[in-house]
Amino acid sequence: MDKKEIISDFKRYYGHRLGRDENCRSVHYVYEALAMVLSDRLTERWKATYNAYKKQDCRRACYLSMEFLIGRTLSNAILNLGVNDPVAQAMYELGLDLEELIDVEPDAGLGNGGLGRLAACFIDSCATLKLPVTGYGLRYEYGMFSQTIINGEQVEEPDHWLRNGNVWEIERLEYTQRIKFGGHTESHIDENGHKRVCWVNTHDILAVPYDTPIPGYKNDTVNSLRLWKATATEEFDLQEFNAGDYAEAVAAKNTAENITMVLYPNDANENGKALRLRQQYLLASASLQDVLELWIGRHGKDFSEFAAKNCFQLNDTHPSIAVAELMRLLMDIYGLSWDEAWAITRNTMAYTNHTLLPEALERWSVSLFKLLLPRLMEIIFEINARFLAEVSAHWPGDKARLARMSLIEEGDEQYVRMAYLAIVGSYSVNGVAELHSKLLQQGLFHDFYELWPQKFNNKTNGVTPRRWLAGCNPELAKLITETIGDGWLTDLSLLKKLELYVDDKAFCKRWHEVRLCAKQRLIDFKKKEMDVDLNVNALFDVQVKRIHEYKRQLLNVLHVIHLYDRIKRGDTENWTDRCVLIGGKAAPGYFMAKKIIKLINNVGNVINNDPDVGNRLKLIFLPNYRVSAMEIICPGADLSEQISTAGKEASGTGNMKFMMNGALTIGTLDGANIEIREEVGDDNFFLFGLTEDQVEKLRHHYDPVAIIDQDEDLKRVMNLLEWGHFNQFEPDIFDAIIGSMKSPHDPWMTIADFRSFVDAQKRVEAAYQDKERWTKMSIINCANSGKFSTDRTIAEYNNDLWKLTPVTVPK
Ligand code: KVW
Repeated sequence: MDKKEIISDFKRYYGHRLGRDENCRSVHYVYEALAMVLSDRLTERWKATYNAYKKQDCRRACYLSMEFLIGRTLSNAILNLGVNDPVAQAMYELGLDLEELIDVEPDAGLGNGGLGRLAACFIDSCATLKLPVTGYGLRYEYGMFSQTIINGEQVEEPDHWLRNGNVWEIERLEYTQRIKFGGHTESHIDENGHKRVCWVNTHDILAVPYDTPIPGYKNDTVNSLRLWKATATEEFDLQEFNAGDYAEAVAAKNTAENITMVLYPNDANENGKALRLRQQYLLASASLQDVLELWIGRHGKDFSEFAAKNCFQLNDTHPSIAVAELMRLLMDIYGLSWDEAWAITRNTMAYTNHTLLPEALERWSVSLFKLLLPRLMEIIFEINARFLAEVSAHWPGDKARLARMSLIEEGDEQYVRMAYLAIVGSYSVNGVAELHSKLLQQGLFHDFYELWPQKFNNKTNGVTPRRWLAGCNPELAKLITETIGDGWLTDLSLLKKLELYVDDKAFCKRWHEVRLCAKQRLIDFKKKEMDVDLNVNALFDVQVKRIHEYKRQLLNVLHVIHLYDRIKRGDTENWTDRCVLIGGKAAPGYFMAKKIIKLINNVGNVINNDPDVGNRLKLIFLPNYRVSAMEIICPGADLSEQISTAGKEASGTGNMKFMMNGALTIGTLDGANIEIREEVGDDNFFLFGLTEDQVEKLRHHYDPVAIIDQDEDLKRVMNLLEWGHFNQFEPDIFDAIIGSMKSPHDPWMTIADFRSFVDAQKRVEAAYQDKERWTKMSIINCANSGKFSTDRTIAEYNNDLWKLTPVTVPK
């Protein structure tokens, strides 16, 4: 694929396919034409990959996820196809600005945060490792809402990301699946004397797949991401139409298409809406039917080898209804017995848990379940009955344990516990960082761990170094490659070699310059977007992630107010200029999270406009945090804030992106922070705060008011807040926030960690003032980030759970 070919293809697409010429003012079509050029290259390899898998009839894995937070595709396609130079030259020759084209692509924001982005990083690594893995998800018409800030408050706008079409996907009507909802079940005895169940009188909808190519890094493998869109069945329209109800028919079409209309914007918060259950079932049913259809095309109705050739990784409990759906399909459609179907299910499903927070654990009301999915409810009851018999046999007479472990939570209303369904129906249960997996075994899932210890394991998260280092930080990538070669792109542990250069003056100087240049890019981005000017020499202190009380953006704000208070009282000897950047979206229904955004903006307003403060301190809220914003933010950060209450952040993945780009971390002993610190060493990590068990012990006698009383600095900070210094004309708006921090029942214990956090921030300042030391620490952080590549994570999933053989795609 050389420059000449790119230019001629580009011209053909732009002029003929898109019918544009030099009179067209919209850069969008230029982007589209270039995207088509790359898409062609992907398609060739895509077919070759498919054929290679088919020929080998290899074992495959499916990654089932309600979210794939892909972000942009063009720059990633250029990188993974290894065609950056010819594409850049071609665009140069045509007088086009490649950066500008890359920038017009909207993010595919089909996820909330870490969990969705993890799925996107995983499929990148699967393709790079040449593993036959298909991603299955939903093609939401509207992705994660876009956030604007008006008068300091979050305003949500719908994200119609498909408005201008999507060049990367292809519609596959031929693989459409039918999905049932509602109706009831009937049973009869078949000719062989077996009980058979029919699910009848259902309201069906269709699931149409849209496939997106997922290229590996320079290896000719292109895997598939298959996303389902809901549409109405034709005969359903017709029935209504014949009944003379034309309007009803059109309305019914809407009900069907609504299912994949919008991504639920709740990160780690369960909501119980019927539409969400419909989405989950659509994903599970369409994906399983798709896999079974492929199987039957090859093997007929002989399922004896099915479990040897297939497995399904469930991304949290969201797709866990797949356990019951696979049972239904195998028994009701293909006539297997319960035991045969159960053996297959239990040998193919694997479940990843992402959180311990009780408010995030999915439960569906039994009455809703019965109404929407009556056959699945029956199957779940049967799974539960058989499971509880097993528990009884293991612990005879232990009634309390039966109640604890039942898939059905009893009470005024009954609920299905989806996590338990996932555990019982699968061969593996994993957490996403060492601490998290340990807490699952000792706490949340302890009963299950006692019953089946061998099912439990850990798979520490990662991020793909292609997007999160090579793609987003090309200058740093270039310096690294010039120093240690380019092997790191597919073996990130090689970054360790950078440690040999920490005393090399010339190298350190270049490292520092490259980092300054990335900071400048972040400054330019902010200037364009928000018209604020930041000082490149200030310490860039960054916290970007969903807004949640457990992530403790409030602790960050308390520290900023403390710094402001020090400036105001003249305590500025040896000052380190600091620019605090906070960004993230609040779930639209999460009252406290929205208040936190307002507080950050109000405090920023006071500080940024106070002439006494000047350049010493800035607090900026970064609006509309998303994947493409992180690609500019993480290379430009000096300090990465990972300050959740210990035990609450299952892993975190932003922490890894920052580290990989040479930022230092200030953090608690939580999630993957613990492993980051192990890798970089205590001296290269700013640790603070209570440990997980200290948090749990303190709960019984936590007294934040007493802590405030004994800490002069904290008392002054709280006084500023309580006296309305940041809400002079908006009385009382922060009362709920202040009240929550001062409550002895505050689950997040923000006040408890204040002093330790302030002390750690002082150590940060001392380190930052010594430029050489800071640069050294920055290099060491990057050099030790090898563990946090999803290539390592996926290799572990594969070696321990999936057991797939890599397939090399012939040229
Ligand atoms: C519902 C989540 C979307 C909808 C989690 S835990 C639960 C959810 C629930 C998302 N997301 C996050 O998963 C990340 C990937 O494993 C972790 O890094 C992060 O700690 C966790 O909060």
